[in-house]
Order: sequence, then structure tokens, then C-alpha cells
Amino acid sequence: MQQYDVIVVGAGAMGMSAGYHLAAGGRKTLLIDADNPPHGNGTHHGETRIIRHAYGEGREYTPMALRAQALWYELEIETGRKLFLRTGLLQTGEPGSQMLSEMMESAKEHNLPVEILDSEAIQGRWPGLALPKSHIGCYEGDSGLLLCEACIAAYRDAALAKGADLKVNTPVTEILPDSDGVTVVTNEGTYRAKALVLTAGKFAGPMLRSVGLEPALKPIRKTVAWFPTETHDYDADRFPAFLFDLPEGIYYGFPSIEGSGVKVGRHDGESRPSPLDRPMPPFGTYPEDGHDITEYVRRYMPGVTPAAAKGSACTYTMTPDEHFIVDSHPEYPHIAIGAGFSGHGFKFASVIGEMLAKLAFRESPGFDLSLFSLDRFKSNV
Ligand code: PYC
Repeated sequence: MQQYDVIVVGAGAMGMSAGYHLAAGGRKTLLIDADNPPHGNGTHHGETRIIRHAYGEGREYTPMALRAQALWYELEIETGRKLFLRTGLLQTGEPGSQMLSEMMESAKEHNLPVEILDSEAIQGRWPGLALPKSHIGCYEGDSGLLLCEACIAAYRDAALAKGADLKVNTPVTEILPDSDGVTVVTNEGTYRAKALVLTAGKFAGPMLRSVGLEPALKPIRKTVAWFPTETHDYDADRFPAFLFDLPEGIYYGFPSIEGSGVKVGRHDGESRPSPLDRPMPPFGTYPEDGHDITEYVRRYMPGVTPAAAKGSACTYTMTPDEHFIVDSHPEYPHIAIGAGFSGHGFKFASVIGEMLAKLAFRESPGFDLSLFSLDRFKSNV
């Protein structure tokens, strides 16, 4: 049986980053994935993800977001690739919006440069937007977007360059932990390691059950679409990534990158379950696909053609409180778990990989992880 210091099960955004940090730290590392990341069958595809620092879901995230940003810059330097576009991020809403208020508080607490703008100022600066008069915005110029597939490919190549082994298209059939380590069984072979990182994306629920845990995870199907633009007002050199807290829902999106069109998604709202036993039904399968986001574009983006040029379906793996799970297994502390990223985790992949690499060897992750503990779901276990 081949022996490693550590095995990473699930080499998507979080796992590939963990594999890189482990290998960079001198650990003999094996990454195993059921697919061949980056791919379009999980939680990490779709060209772009937002990265923002002043965090509307809780100011506790901000130190992690800043570390994540620094690590993405480091990865760009190490691989010589463009991964981050500093487009800025505009968040808008009614003055009492919880997300917007928390973003502003977070900026204040962490001394981050942001601009508070009224609706008129927003429209003057970004003529491609038509906002309700009562809305205000908070603009963070240092944030922007990550090219998500490029980020994973960069971590993959960097991990391999540091000596990690990677088995793709290799589903894990069994994980057998004991007090000294873990045995991981696949159809191709059985592997043994002192430690395990479990980052199985949409398959986290069944994987965690296989090691005796029962967190309340719900994989749901989400859609995004790209809309053609009628002017250059939405080009990435002049238009930010955005997040709108509206009475009809929370909508987010990205500028047009080299003619890609504006990409828009809805973050909240009811969604169908994401199937784990068959391929994801593609965008356009269901009558509701693209409906909300087309309405959003029609109302708030007057220079965008409200007819999607293309769309995509992906998975959010939701926790009940929409905070992540980043913790050690309560019985086997050499198993580090990253799961339940609830549709806003990608930006943190760089730092979460770094934290999981430490957790697996019982080192301090460098951040207070109490918000992300498995314990908080005890009543659901
Ligand atoms: O990652 O910031 C984010 C985000 C918000 C909505 C969808 N993704």
C-alpha cells in the first residue's frame, strides 16, 4: 500500500489549494478527485467569482479575506498567470440592508478603504446602472473578481511542481480512519496516510457520513447567465463586480470581460436540489432557469440586452446558517474538514487550503474558526 503524509479527498478549489500548501510545506501529499479539476460538474466553474474584503456576511470573515487576497497575489507571481482582476466591488441596497450595513461596519472595524455613494452618484459613475433613488452603495476599489478555473489550474500545476501526486477520475469508495491515520480506498488502489483533508464539494454530505458525521448540508442547484451588452459601459476596465440587496432578492454579477457579456446570478431564493447521482440538468432544463436574472437585468441594467446568450448550472452546498464548516473531525483530529461553502466560499479557497493544511497536522490555523465549527450543528447530528 502506498504511504503518504497526507491525502486530500476532493481536489476542487479548497482541496487543490490545500494540496498545494501541504506539498509546499514539505508533506508527501496525494490528491484524489472523482473528476478532473477544473471541470464543469461541481461547485467551482463559471469563469468568475467575486472577491471582496469588507464582508457583508460577517466582519469575522474580513481577516481571512485579506489573507486570501494576499495568497492569490502570491499564486499569480508563482505561476506567472493572471488570476485576479481588480475591478472593484459595488454593493448596494436600502440604507437599512443587513449585508450593506455589515459591509460598512466591517470596513470601519478593519480600516479598509471604501466609498459610500448615493444612488445619483452611483449612476453618475456607472451609467450602466439604474438604481432605485432610495438605494445607497458601498464601493471597495481593492476587490474584484477571480478567474475561477484559472485559479484551480494554477494551484494544480503549482502543487504538482512542489511534488504532490494527483489521481484524477478516481472516485473514493471508502475512507477508513483509525487512531494512527487513515486508509483511503479507490478502484485503482488503496492508500495510507497520517492525515486526511476532506474537501468533497457537493459530495461532502455523503463523504462526511462515511466517517461518522452527519452535518446538515443541502446541495442546491443554482443558475447564472451571460447577457450581451449594448455599450462599453459594462467592460471590466470601467465596471465593477456587484452585489445588489433588493426587495426581490440578492443579485450579483460581473463586468464583461473581453466581450463575454455581463454575468448575473441570484444568490438567495428557493432552488431545486442538486442531484448527486447523475449529471446536473443543464441551464434551460427548467422553466424558471434564467427568469429572475433576466428580470433583474431588464430593470437595473439598461444597456444590457435582457436575453441570455448562454447560461450555466452549478451547485451551492448550503449549511443552515450559510457559514462554512472548517474544523477537525471530533474523534479523529488528523482529519481536517472543509465543507458547506454556501455559495460564497471560492474567494477564500487560497486561505482555507492553507488553514486545512495546518489543521490536518494539529497546528494552529492562524484564525478563529469558531464560526465554522461542526459543533454548532450538534442538534442536527
Ligand atoms: O462570493 O461574494 C460571493 C458571492 C456573492 C453572491 C454570490 N457569490
